[in-house]
Amino acid sequence: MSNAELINKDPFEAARTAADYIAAETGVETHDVALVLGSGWGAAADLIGSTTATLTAAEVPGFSAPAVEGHVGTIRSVLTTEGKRALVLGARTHYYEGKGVRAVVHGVRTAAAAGCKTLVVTNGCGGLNEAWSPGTPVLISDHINLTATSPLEGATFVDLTDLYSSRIRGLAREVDPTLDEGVYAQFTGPHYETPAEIQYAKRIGADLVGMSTALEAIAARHAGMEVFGISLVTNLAAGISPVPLSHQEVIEAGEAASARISRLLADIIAKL
Ligand code: 8IG
Repeated sequence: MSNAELINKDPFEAARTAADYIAAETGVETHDVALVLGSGWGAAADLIGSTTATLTAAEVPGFSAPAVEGHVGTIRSVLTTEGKRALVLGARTHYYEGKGVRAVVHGVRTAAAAGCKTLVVTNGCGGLNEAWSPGTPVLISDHINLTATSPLEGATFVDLTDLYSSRIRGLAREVDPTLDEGVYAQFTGPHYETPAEIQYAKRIGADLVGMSTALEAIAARHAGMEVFGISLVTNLAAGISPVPLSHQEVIEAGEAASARISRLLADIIAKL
């Protein structure tokens, strides 16, 4: 069965199949925390502990290789310094790939089926606050889902109050009291916003704009996970900055901030 067929037959059964595959291949029956690595966050996994198994995404049922330069294509099992088992998902499916919402949240559902009680989700994004120069990490306090879709189907009513755990945000601020927080708006992409759309986002309360995270966080909450989100502002959003956006800029800002944000993320995970 193809990935699409597997996920579309029954997304939860597909997640169970993937989780069973991961348990068998990594030798780790249950993972505790899942970490989704977005643009700029690729190096973070190396600091949280020792990698005990590395799978290529394409070999795991329902997963596919990343579509974007700067994204990692592996799924790793990491033993943290505190003795926790982290499942590091370096292969995110974005909504703009056109594979559907079920494919977008397959990684999160797989992590839940693998036993993860916490989801740490990271991304690279545009910032609406001029004080956030490229390379600034910002805690996600809430989101605005502008994709006009949901990973949930049918009469599945899920409370999203405190979706981005204030408890874990507090732990993050113990690690770095200078961390700001903001509301993340998920656009569908793959184009960046127009300056007018950024003004619209600002007026409805967004501080950060990107193409991921919100749909994954909803699926995670539905699966009963505690969610922590952190963004790396890799560029000022369109019209906020005097210069046009480029994917190259995004990658460079990520590389420049890599060591600091990797340390930060590892220290936060150590406190979970
Ligand atoms: I990295 O400015 C990154 N991803 N939508 N807008 C949107 N996504 C992004 C941006 C941005 N920067």
